[in-house]
Amino acid sequence: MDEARKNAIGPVVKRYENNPVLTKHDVPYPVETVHNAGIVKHEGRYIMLFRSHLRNGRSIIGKAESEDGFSFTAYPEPFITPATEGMFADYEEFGVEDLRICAMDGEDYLLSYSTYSRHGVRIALARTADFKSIERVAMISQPDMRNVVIFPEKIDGRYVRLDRPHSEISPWSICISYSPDLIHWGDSKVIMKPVLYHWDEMKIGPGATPFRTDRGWLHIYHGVFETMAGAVYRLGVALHDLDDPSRIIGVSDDWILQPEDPWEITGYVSNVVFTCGAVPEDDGSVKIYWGGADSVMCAGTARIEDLVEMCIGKRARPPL
Ligand code: BMA
Repeated sequence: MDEARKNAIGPVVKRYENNPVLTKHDVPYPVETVHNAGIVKHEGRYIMLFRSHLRNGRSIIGKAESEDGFSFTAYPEPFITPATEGMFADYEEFGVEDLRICAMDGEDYLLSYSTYSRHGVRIALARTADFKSIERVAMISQPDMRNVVIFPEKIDGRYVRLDRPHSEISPWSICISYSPDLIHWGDSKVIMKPVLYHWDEMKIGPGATPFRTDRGWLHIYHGVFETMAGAVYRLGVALHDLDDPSRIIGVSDDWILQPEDPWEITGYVSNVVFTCGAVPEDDGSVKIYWGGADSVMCAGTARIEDLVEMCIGKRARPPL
């Protein structure tokens, strides 16, 4: 996007004027936070699956619903609490976090979320047809892995996901993996890394479920910069090739959102905007949802074309 256009449109993500859209005070059971929600439009209504800290410091997932994507009502009971029996109980012992929803073409909704336990953090996959009940399918990563987003269409007959393993040598980079059956994942490769002395230099991770545009898959990710006052979490955008999403067409140099509102700057973890979901609309806009300071849920809108423009013609990430 050129400078003139950038100045003309102002902030690329316009915050909803009545943020935050959901707080702990809207939840009818005792929780300390409401944040990092996956979101999707189901039968014309927005379904939000949000994370909450309990007073023991562990997390569960709640459900809220909205007609317009901004006014949400939380359900009286939590939606996912740690499994109490079987293999999932072992891995969900310390809580469930940061769920993403994938509206898989022609199938159930897929829910990928982080599970914490004495074995580390892993990713569980569950499915639901109606957001009334879920069926846990499989643990789909080893430790240590957070932040898995699944593309909403199969590509060349395989499911595709972005994931985020961590290693000392290649800290917190984004990988792509494939699966024939949603259970066995592999053929993984690193496709995007943090950039030195850039707003996302410390770590990057998959954010919202990618969505299709004319020019490519748009992926809103998070990036972290370490300051003397602690880490700052911001959001950026990357555009992936439609036929081969391992090929990144471009990554915006600028972030699209940073902590600015008081409830993004101060909270359970200060200076955080963190997304797990966005809903593209038929009018060319996208509603973006983010947790503010790991405490509240916020919403904003952007024009999809503007986000795509920010990626086109931008530098490829440094050689892997
Ligand atoms: C990450 C995750 C997110 C959280 C962020 C900021 O490592 O734990 O759930 O929003 O840190 O605290």
